[in-house]
Amino acid sequence: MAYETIIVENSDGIALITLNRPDALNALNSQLLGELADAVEEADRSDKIRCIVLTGSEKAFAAGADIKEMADKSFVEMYRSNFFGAESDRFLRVRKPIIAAVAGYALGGGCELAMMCDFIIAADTAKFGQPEINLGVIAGIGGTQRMTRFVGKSKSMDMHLTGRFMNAEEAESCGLVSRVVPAKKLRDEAMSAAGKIAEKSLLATMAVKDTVNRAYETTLAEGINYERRMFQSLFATEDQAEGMASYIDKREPQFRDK
Ligand code: CO8
Repeated sequence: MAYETIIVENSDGIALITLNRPDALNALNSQLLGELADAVEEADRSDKIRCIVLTGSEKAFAAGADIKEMADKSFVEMYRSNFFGAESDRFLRVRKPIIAAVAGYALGGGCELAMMCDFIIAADTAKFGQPEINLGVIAGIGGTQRMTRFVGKSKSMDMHLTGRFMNAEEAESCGLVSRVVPAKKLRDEAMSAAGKIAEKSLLATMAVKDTVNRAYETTLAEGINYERRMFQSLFATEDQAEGMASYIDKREPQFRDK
């Protein structure tokens, strides 16, 4: 499919999606979010893709929702179009793992998009923020909810109320990102992490995504019960037999996603 605001490169089981609106610091507009939803759904359907990496430029992962697109909209327009709502829901329905590789600004909707991925690898240049408060609005695609769950109420309130930016070191120390790497190595590190994931059984990586995400939707007891059932159900797969046999035989597993 031909896209204008993103670039999709498929290799070795990985779909690398690069946000590509350089003149607007990858600000998220309707076209970009629509194309992104199309691209991740295509990767999710593809038999060849086992992991997705989402990245931006050196200067910006994404500097927020496109303020110029939103500025003149009325409540009725926002409500009737469910602005960004449908595209976000489509992104969140993807069942394969998605890694966000963030360099530079991840602000507003850009920070929210990174948090919608399964984990974030940050360059040492990354800056996260929810500065919507400076525009007289608040986060609108999950920022108040996800950031609060990830970093706790106090820091989330601080970020949303003051609109300040958080650097990569702070983001790692509070659990917003999984690791920080030198900016020049960001893409390689993210692709290497994706490569490791792509080597596993897709059935198991999808089960991990599903089950970890359950932790944010249910009680601890229900979540543990869900995990137990998922664990048990993987014993219906050939990949479980292969994975355990390969350990005992001291060889690399050959997973077939069966
Ligand atoms: N929207 C539109 N254009 C943008 C955005 C944006 N969010 N961010 C940057 N740009 C544009 C600039 O307007 C500029 O374009 P031009 O040259 O035509 O004026 C170009 O990108 C380069 O930007 P700057 O010259 O400003 O670059 P600087 O390096 O000086 O500054 C900053 C970088 C600090 C990132 C600065 O651009 C900035 O503050 N951007 C806005 C950040 C922001 O407020 N983000 C939050 C937006 S609101 C939001 O995300 C709501 C999400 C929820 C939506 C939910 C819908 C349901």
